[in-house]
Amino acid sequence: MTFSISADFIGAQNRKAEAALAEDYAALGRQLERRGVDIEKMTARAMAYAVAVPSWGVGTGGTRFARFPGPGEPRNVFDKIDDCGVIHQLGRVTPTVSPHIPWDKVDDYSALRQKAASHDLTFDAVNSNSFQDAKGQKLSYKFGSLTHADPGTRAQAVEHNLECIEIGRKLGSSALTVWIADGSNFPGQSNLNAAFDRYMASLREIYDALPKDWSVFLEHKLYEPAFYSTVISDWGSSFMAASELGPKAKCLVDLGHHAPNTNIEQIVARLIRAQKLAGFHFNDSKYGDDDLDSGSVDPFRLFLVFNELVDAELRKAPGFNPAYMIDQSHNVTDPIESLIQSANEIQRAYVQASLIDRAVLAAVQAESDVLGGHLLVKQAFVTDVSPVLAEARRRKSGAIDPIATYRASGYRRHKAEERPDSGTASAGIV
Ligand code: LRH
Ligand code: MN
Ligand code: MN
Repeated sequence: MTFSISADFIGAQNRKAEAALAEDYAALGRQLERRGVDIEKMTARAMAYAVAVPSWGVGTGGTRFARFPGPGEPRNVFDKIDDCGVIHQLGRVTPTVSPHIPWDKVDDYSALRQKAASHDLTFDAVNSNSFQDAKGQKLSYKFGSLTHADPGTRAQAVEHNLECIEIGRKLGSSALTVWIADGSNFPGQSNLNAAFDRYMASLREIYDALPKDWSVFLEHKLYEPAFYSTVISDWGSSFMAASELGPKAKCLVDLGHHAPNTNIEQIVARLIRAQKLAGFHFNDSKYGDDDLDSGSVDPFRLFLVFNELVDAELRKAPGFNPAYMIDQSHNVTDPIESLIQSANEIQRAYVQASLIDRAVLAAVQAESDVLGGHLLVKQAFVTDVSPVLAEARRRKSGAIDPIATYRASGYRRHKAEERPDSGTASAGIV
């Protein structure tokens, strides 16, 4: 028997925090009522919101310099699912897991699906990986994958993506996320147009193999590991590719994949308008693709992205159905704590953006009341909706204070004993 956190334990922890939460919830409810906002509606929205955790996020990440694994790391994808189960059990906002192949390759996918179901989890978009050479792989991706100059290497990368679709079908997923590291490090290394043409030909084969109800999410990234050019560098290239491919292809926005100071919320608005917003890889960044915890550095930016998303949701923008996923690297924290906290911050941004009265905002914008519009948005951002998030968790049998409950449970200590060989295992990116 392996250790798990019991419902009774969560209940006992919650009892200690219930009275304070009731007080804070009532006080916030009165404040919101004065502003014409029904707190119950906000709590219902918080309860309905969900974001996927990345299977690779529960292992300690690292940089190209070093990786410092913590105790009780997941040794395989089954362990990873146990950790994802705890994140959802306490936080109640992450009912899905986004897998990465071949990191999560197993012999028996129905066993994996059952394991997930035992934690009330299902699978979100499957991520393919042609940015590393898999063990025993015939041809190397050193100089590219789906856009490699060699047709054999391209075919191998296409084949890998088809295999990911097959695995995804077995896991009950309905989307494939494709991010390629292809690009160049030197001017003159690659023909920029020919590389894009090769991308289109490879993607066409993948697109044509998609099951009827599937989508393919194209993920752009400005730089890294290619440092002069990347083939799908920005939302323009991604949008061009998705448009040419057809309605099943959409553009995935990883918040860390843009130049510093890029107005990401405006990109989101444009993709919504074009019905091409696939969804997100949420994270935060200071300098580049830092993969820091969502909302830890610039929560206002996250909020402004959700301002666009909630606007689209409430006006029922055609084709609007984004997949919300986290993509982070937890290098110096307990990954379970980071993911609980990050999902909470994402849900917070969603609720904060939901506070804005869209009709009032439209009216002040129509009057060119510049500061009036800004104050409405800012008022929502500075509202502390923590009691709403805690109450949403409590009502879904989660933990009022999920990180404190996790620490008190001793889960990590138990896993350190149960997974003695975990320090050496690679849990994804190293
Ligand atoms: C690339 C990326 C992409 C990968 C993940 C591990 O930087 O964001 O989504 O699949 O990291
Ligand atoms: Mn990503
Ligand atoms: Mn990234």
